[in-house]
Order: sequence, then structure tokens, then C-alpha cells
Amino acid sequence: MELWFTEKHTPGAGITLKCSKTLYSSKTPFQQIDILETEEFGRMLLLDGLVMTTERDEFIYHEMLVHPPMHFHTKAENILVIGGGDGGAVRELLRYPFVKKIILCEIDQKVVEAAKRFFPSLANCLEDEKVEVVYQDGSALLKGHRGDFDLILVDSTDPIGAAKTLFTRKFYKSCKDALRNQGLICAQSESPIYHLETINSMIGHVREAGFGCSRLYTAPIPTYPGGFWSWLMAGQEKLNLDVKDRTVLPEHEYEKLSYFNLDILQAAFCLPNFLKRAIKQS
Ligand code: AG3
Repeated sequence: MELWFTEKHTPGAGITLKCSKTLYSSKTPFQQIDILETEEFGRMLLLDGLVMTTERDEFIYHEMLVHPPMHFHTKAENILVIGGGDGGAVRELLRYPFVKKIILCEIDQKVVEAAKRFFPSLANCLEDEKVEVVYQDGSALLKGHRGDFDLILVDSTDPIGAAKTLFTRKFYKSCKDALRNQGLICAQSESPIYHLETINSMIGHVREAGFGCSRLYTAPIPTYPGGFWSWLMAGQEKLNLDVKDRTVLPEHEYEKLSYFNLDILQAAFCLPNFLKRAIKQS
């Protein structure tokens, strides 16, 4: 018998992957966690039936969430990651020797525990001495911080369930207050194919929260809705997009990356026409 998993992206489209077994299932107070072994993409983490990450394409998502903002800030030492309990974003941040402290704020302890067991190449880094893992709602944690962070990364699920509050103006305002003057925020912002409304509402909220400039960038993620993904980066001042030859990582770390490089850094901010027309970027 063949087993296939489907995530519906819209009532009429989705992604279907052949699976050999269920490795883990748990219902927590926050969500349903499942880990499946897929034939094509290796192990796959699902939250409430939505694909969060797979062994085969996680590198694109995590490299693209972390390295563009790290190359715009150029010296982010204190970093907050909201969500991201699988550890993939933290793994990428630890490539920068000048990073002093990373707080990972994950609402669901079970996600971290499951990731340590089934995705050690992502989650092992959470043991690093620069990393503090706190189990709390991101919005609640932000209340206790003023001018503390150089960078806040929002590695959330879709704007439903537990992550809903991470897509509100109030949340971005708290992020702004928790950032230092030169600080940046970078949030995963869903699929340009299916979620233009979400993208536009995030751009609006970020502006109303007082960020002077925001920029959308994209990359392909085969297992996410539309196969095409976006991130929204925002800061107080105009972001200088002339990033040619902006080396921020040690040379040997660039060689270890599988997606990001300095050409991608420039190219990711070039948007296709349909997207330029659809979004109200300032
Ligand atoms: N966070 C973004 C996942 C969104 C995918 N949405 C979906 N499949 N409907 C991923 C977290 C990885 N650290």
C-alpha cells in the first residue's frame, strides 16, 4: 500500500508527498506536531498539518531568513528569534563569529524536543552557549525588552492559530521598541503566489508601527505553498540596496552555504512585475 500526505494550499491546489512512515505525533496545548519520513524530501516536520520544514529544502528557507538581514545590519550581536523551534535559523546565525547572544523564543517546548530527536542537524546548535531558549509567546517576551536587540527574526507558521498575533501591527510595534536604533526585523511573509493580502497587510503594519523602510525579498521553496516564498525586512532608515561585495561572514563560511551567496543577496530583492505591481512598498 502507498501512503501519500497532502497539504492543501487552497481549496483547489496543494502538495502531495509519498511517505514511508510516521516517526512522531503529538498533540500539545498549542498544536498538532507530526514528523513523517518522505521519499523525496526526507524527514518532514508538520505543525497542524502544514509543512514547516523538510530535510531536503530547509537550507533555502533558513539561509534566506538569516543571511540577507545579517548582511544589511553587518554587525548584529544580540538577536531574538521568535518561533523557529527547529533550530534552523539559529544554526545559520551561529556562523557569524561576532554574534554574542541569541534568544530563541518558541511557544511550544515539544517542537524543540522533537526537533532535537529527529532533526539533529538543525536543533543541535540550540545547545551552544550563546543560545538561550525560552518557552513563551513572542509578544509576551517582547514586553520586557526595550532597545535590546540588533535583529529580530520572525520564523513563524502561517497567520492562523498560535502565530496569529505575530502578524499584527501591535506585534511589530513591540518589535520596534525592543530593537536598538540601527536594528532590523525580518519576518517570513508567506507566498507571493497565494498570500498577497497577507504580504500587503504586513507591509502596512510595519509602516504604521514606525519602521521607516521595508523591503520584500523572495526565494523558491519547493515544499511551501506556490513553491515561491517571501520575507519582509524592515528598519528605521532607508536600506541601502547596493550590497555588491558586502562580505560579512568569514570567507570559509560562504563556502559551506548551499543557497545564499552575494549574487543571491542582490538578486533576491529584484521582484517580478506581478509582485511589484501588487505590493505597496515604500
Ligand atoms: N516557517 C514558515 C512555514 C510556513 C509554511 N506554510 C505552509 N506550509 N502552509 C517555517 C519554520 C521553519 N523553521
